[in-house]
Amino acid sequence: MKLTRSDFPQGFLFGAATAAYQIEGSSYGGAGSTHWDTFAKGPGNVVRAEDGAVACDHYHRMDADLDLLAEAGMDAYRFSTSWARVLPEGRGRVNQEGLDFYDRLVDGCLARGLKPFQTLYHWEMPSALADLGGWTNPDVADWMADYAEVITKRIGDRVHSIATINESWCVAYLSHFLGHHAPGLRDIRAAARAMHHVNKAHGRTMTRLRDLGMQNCGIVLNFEATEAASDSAADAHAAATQDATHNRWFIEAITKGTYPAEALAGFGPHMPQNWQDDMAEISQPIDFLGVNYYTRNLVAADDAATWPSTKPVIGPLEKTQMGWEIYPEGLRWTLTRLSRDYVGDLPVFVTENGMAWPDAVGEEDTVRIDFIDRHIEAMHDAISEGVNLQGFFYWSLLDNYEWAFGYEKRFGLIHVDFDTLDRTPKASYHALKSAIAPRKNDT
Ligand code: IFM
Repeated sequence: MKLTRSDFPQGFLFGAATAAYQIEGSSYGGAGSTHWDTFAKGPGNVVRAEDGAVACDHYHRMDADLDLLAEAGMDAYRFSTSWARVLPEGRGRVNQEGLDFYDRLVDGCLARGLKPFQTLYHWEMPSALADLGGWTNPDVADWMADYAEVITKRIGDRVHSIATINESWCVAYLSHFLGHHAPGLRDIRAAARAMHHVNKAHGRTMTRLRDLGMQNCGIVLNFEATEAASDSAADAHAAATQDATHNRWFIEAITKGTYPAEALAGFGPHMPQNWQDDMAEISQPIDFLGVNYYTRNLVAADDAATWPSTKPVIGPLEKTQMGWEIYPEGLRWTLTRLSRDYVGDLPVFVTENGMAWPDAVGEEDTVRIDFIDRHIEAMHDAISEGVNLQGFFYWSLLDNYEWAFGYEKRFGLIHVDFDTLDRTPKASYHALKSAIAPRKNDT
């Protein structure tokens, strides 16, 4: 790789990320059912109806997986804690085995010199709460804060940072408006409510974490480089609408206490009553922003469609196994825009960036190595332009459960054989390991 650790500021963190449902094995250790367990059983929702019951069996292989992170010379590990593993019914009864697991995970990180970056919600709503409407129910804010309190009382003394939610857009829009993720709704009223309640839950959870004395608390949002497919005014309007619903809705609520007019044009009539009253709690200060970035999206107007009357256009750039264009320039653009328009000097982490490829063991992995190389350069450029970027987490440590795509899409630095569950580091693991090896004067 062209750039190495010594090209980055002292203290810049390199790590890898995972999420509970995608790797742990939800059938182990007394975890409760979640909406992904049941969504996966619905016809046509997930490739081959695969679920996370076993996943990478990280629940039993945690120590070996942490060894792989440490052997790569990583500084930090980003993981999520599963709400239903801690509280199997989402509220009430605590699963001590679940708390013990996360306790061992955090201690295992610290023993290996890995800073634990925790995310509280990475997409698995406990089924008992999904029965009550999940993200469409305003009470979700208090349910989530209560869960945060239980897990924080056990591991909050040792985690390095806490993110409330991973990718609010996916939790709300992708899951309640586009129907691609659990709970699979395609309903503008449900979507508008989820779009607001996910922010409300973030705010309420921040309040609770502060009450518990926690610092280094923030949120992880996903951004795309949204571009109009042509120079036409109609396509420019379509791109502005998509930018508002995808890139601006959440960060604007959190940093300014407002929602973009272009998004309220569609969601406004379906919002919960008196949503304005929640904006002060939603926009309380955070300590860091996590940025997940993968690709750009070209957008065109679609007058025949209902609001937002947009359609995606397939771009000309090289694509990953997901069909996503490889566009590192969009990461630099995203980071500089966020710093300029929203977060100023607030510490920012790239909490996810990576790509899927149909890897087999022993391959050269050149596309992924080049992908990482170019995105690391983009981050370096953003730092040169003044962004307070403090770390980078590759998504993902392991090949894992890629939600509606099942186990087919391989994002890992480490290949997982889903029959034997054997782990084999890919060439990109070794390339990244060389790039982030300690600077000469660090040891
Ligand atoms: O696998 C997901 C992850 O759970 C959230 N961010 C995007 C990744 C790749 O699609």
